[in-house]
Amino acid sequence: MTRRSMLLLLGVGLARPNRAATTPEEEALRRKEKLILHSPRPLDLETPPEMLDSWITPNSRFFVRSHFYIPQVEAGKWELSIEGLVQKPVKLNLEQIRRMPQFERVITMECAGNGRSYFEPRVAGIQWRKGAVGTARWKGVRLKDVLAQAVLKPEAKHISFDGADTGLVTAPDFVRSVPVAKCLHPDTLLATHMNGVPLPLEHGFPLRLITPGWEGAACVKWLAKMTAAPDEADGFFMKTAYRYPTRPVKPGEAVDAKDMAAITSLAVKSLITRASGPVEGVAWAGEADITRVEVSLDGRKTWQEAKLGSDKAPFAWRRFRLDAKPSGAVFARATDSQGRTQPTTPAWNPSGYLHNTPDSAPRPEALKLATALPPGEGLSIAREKCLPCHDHTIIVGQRLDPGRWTREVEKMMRWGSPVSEKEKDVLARYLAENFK
Ligand code: HEC
Ligand SMILES: Nc1nc2c(c(=O)[nH]1)N[C@H]1C(S)=C(S)[C@@H](COP(=O)(O)O)O[C@H]1N2
Ligand SMILES: [Mo]
Repeated sequence: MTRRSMLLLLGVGLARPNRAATTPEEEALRRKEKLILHSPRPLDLETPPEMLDSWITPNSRFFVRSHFYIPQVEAGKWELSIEGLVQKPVKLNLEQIRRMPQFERVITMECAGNGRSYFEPRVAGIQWRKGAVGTARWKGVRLKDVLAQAVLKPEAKHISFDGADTGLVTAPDFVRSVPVAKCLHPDTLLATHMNGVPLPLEHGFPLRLITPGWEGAACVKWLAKMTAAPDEADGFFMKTAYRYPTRPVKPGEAVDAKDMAAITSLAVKSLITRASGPVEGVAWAGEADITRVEVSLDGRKTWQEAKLGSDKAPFAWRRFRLDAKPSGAVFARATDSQGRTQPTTPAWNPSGYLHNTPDSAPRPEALKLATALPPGEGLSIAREKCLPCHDHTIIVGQRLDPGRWTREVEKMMRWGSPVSEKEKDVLARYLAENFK
């Protein structure tokens, strides 16, 4: 197994582009303004909240979340296939999709991991601050119109969506499923355009799923295959990742798989984008509507109602504003049409999803990213067995206790890092000493 991993890993190393070639990630970075870089490849970029100062987030500012490398899709050869529990399996090309009725919707998308870096104890994963969220004008076809061509069988209860990206070495493929009821919602789209232009490669060219109001992971990019099935999809990205406890959990507590369920709709949240006066921000609530945003200028003793912006759409955030000249900390909290309001303490959970609490400015200090792996006994192992798939950036952003570092190294071993048992201990100790 280790030998096989080593050979496969060598393959990844060789497939790495030489200096002359540009990767899709490098091209994507050129299209972006200066965002927070969590990882250059796989590409993970976050928008600093002060750049989220418009109702529509320009593509150059929109956050990027990718588990694996960006696949290069040739538009002319690309096909979407619809199979599984359907009466007529279909394949559609881009031209056929362009000829179908087109719809445009303004929809906010947020990564379930947004805010992860504020959880205590810290958990592994991209250490997002507050800006893994954005709002775009998505254009494309209704998913239900596409499904109507294939005719779902009555036993079909979930559709699984697979993009053209693949897991690296032995890492699992990114496949997500969505219940049929959500797939048939008239605002659930297969989008070809984002803010008036064809989807940029990093955002899923040529076609992506948009599940309005749901966490970003349900918006599968580079869509290539849909499979109708009786159950939720199997696989790491449905059965292990993106699950949330169904019962209250104490910070740091382990949670049984049977007490976890797939995340669907987003929570009610607010984000301050300007605190110097006037106070401005955005607030969203997944499938619900924002009804109120309040701002506190006295450390949450009293709250004043902010004015909501006139731009609105069913699954899009609302801007808010309070004409005031704050002299100290500013807080914002949102309430939605389901009567939900932001909780005062964030609900810790094992993978650090759906972080939520009234937003504050200035924010608690976010993690500083180290610039390199420091010297130490584990450095040569890390160089040889960790850096072929991604650089140090994704590693040095983590702050984990020794147990969590060991589990992280074990995860990477399952994903194809050929670390031996002895090296595992050395490496986990090295990482835990430097990144705690
Ligand atoms: C076979 C390729 C591969 C190797 C080798 C590898 N990683 Fe990773 N690692 C990945 C991928 C892909 C991701 C991004 C996963 C995601 O975004 O969900 C990742 C993510 C991470 C993260 C971010 C947290 C997480 O779990 O997503 C850390 C930390 C990490 N790797 C550490 C390491 C360490 C330490 C090693 C060496 C023991 C290593 N990796 C070796 C593929 C690899
Ligand atoms: N095929 C594929 N689709 C994907 C992902 C991915 O890694 N591969 N990441 C998901 C996650 S976790 C999020 S939050 C959104 C991010 O979309 P964006 O990069 O356009 O902002 O895409 C989702 N779709
Ligand atoms: Mo996400």
